[in-house]
Amino acid sequence: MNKILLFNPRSAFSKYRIPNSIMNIAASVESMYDWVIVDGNREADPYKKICSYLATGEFKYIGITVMPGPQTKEAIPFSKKIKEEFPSTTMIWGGYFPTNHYKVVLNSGYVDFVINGPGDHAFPKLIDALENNKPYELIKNLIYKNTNGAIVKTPKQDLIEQDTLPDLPYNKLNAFYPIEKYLGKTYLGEKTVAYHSSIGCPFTCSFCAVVPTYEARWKAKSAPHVYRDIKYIKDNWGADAIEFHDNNFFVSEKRTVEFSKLIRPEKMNWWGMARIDTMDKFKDESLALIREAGCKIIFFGAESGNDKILKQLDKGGAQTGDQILQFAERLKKFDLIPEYSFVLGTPAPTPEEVMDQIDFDINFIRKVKSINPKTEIILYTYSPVPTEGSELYNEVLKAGFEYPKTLEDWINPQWEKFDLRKNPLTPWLTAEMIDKIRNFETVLNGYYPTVSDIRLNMLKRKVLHAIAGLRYKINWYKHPYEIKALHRLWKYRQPEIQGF
Ligand code: B12
Ligand code: SF4
Repeated sequence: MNKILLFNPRSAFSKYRIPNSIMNIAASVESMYDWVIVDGNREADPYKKICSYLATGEFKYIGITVMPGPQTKEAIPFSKKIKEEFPSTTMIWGGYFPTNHYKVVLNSGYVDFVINGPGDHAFPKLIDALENNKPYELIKNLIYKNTNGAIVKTPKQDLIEQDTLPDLPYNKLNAFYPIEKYLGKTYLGEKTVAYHSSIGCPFTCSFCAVVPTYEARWKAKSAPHVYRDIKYIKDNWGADAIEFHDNNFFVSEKRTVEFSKLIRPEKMNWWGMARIDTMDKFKDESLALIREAGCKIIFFGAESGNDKILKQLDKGGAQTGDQILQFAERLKKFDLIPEYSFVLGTPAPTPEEVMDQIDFDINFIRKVKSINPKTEIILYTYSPVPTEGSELYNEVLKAGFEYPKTLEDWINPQWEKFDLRKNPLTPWLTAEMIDKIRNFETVLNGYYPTVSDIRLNMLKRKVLHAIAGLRYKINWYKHPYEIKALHRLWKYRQPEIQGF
């Protein structure tokens, strides 16, 4: 029987997390096939490692997980080289990047299959079909080219009940790469574990890459299941804090409360992502319990204080600018820190309107900070995702925006930055607008340094606060070289790039 090589391309330069995406795929074939994992985050020369496995002739299937941005940097050239050097291998890509950009991926000629969304059933079924020369056309969640060269997308599978999935093979991962090294020191604890307790999201925000993949569906592991897994990692490898990587951990108040009661005695700090309008409906007792159970900071997609933009972004639900402000105030009494992310630079009919929108949100963020100064602010610049049919995406196409035409183009330096949401190649944003956003961000991060930067001591924080205060107080953001220099000197951490 042929073996499977699973590759997690490098996604970070420090604070490596357990590679949950590829671990789910490993779990899906665990009892059926022999597999190995190569984690680009943990290898000095991952390509050499991959070749050392492939040279044995035992491996036929290569599964690669690809999220946009840094992971494409290894995924693209490595896949190309593997196909040249080992042409009999079958290359299968999965994850957000190939799901959303399957055409350019399959047109590359070196990726044979894309898994469209969850691969927990599709991947083992595909391997089974290929191994046994059976048809694969009826397997759900597949995208491939047929013999005529036409791209075929098979139907989407309903989301799987998450409690029915096999456990992640932590012990086997530990044999390749010691798990302790995945449990990084963060502001939450000495050994922080990354855990993914639910997939998808029930909402349809038009700027969000989760929507085309999961189509407003969400399925979660039950609270006892999540607790059992975390306890296992705590007992075996000493985890003392948790980062929940779910797109939307707090969808269900009932599950959150149940989990909080279970985890409370473990005295672990934790963090997760949520929606303001969902959590604003939580009872006071639930919010108090969540804090008592160790939750310190919650990440919320605030996106904008402008109700017109919130509508354009199709935030769904009931979120408004007023609610964002009032909720920041509400969380103060529970000692829960809101981490609000904003998306600036969405399209508008005229350049003046785009600039006005940016100015509006800069002032709005100042308001949030004056209401609850502990609020952490994450600033993204809008980078379109192909949410076909959404009004926003139609607007984006009309404005002349185009994705790269070849897979290699995705790794040219401009596009590489695109999905970091820092320097989007969107035609309606002028250099002046981008500068304004980035300069405001620099001054804001100086005046209010993030709590998540554990290397920044009190003294450094005070110096930054004092220097940036000169600008922040008079609303003057241009050319903040002195703050940039200090950020560079002290290696200021940006959660939006380096991990939340
Ligand atoms: C953890 C994470 C990271 C980690 C990387 C972890 C690691 N591997 O070391 C860090 C923090 C470094 C990171 C960074 C970034 N991330 Co990130 N990240 C995530 C996050 C939160 C979890 C990924 C995960 O583990 N999912 C759990 C698994 C089970 O789900 P899954 O990946 O969907 O996998 C399933 C399927 O996709 C499929 N599948 C996936 N891979 C494969 C592979 C094969 C072979 C097969 C068959 C199937 C398959 O099957 C899986 C099981 O069903 C996701 C959001 C999310 N909740 O998924 C964002 C997410 C993937 N990240 C995203 C982005 C954009 C980034 C950044 C590039 C930019 C940014 N501003 O965040 C940065 C890059 C920073 C840098 N280093 O410069 C976006 C992608 C958006 C898009 N446009 O497609 C997401 C979706 C967040 C979001 N909602 O916007 N990220
Ligand atoms: S609520 Fe968050 S994860 Fe869900 S669709 Fe909107 S932005 Fe995406």
